[in-house]
Amino acid sequence: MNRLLRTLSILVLTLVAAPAFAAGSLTVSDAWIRPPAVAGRPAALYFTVTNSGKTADELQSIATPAAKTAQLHQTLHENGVMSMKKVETVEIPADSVTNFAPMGLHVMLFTPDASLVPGAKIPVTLTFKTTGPLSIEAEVKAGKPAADSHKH
Ligand SMILES: [Cu+2]
Repeated sequence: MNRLLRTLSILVLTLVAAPAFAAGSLTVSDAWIRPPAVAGRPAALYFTVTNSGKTADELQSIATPAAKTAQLHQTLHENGVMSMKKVETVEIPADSVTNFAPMGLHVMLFTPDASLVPGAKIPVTLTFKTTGPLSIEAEVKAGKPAADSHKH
């Protein structure tokens, strides 16, 4: 029973720590930022977009006061070599879950400022073609340096 309670309270804490943000039929959850391994290098932003609607949408841009520019990126694996390319928009299909995660789609935050310290909650605005702007908070998580902190 204690074990169950502890599991439940961890679950609740996790839910509290990672709120979801919704607009229209879109929900953005599990947003987090990996701080740069070296100050001044880009940080990476990850999140999950759930579209519960019957129509597709498109993620067009990302902005945060904590970085000069933010770019949508796709990590590519070709001939055993990992690289990344900038993508202009990301299709969010109807009735789908799109993960922005290490080694895949992600957002690169260039020239991040000093507010990106572990534990900080950073405001980020995602702009979708149909749904419009959706404001979220992403928590900065410390951890091992980005495995995909490739050169840009
Ligand atoms: Cu990147």
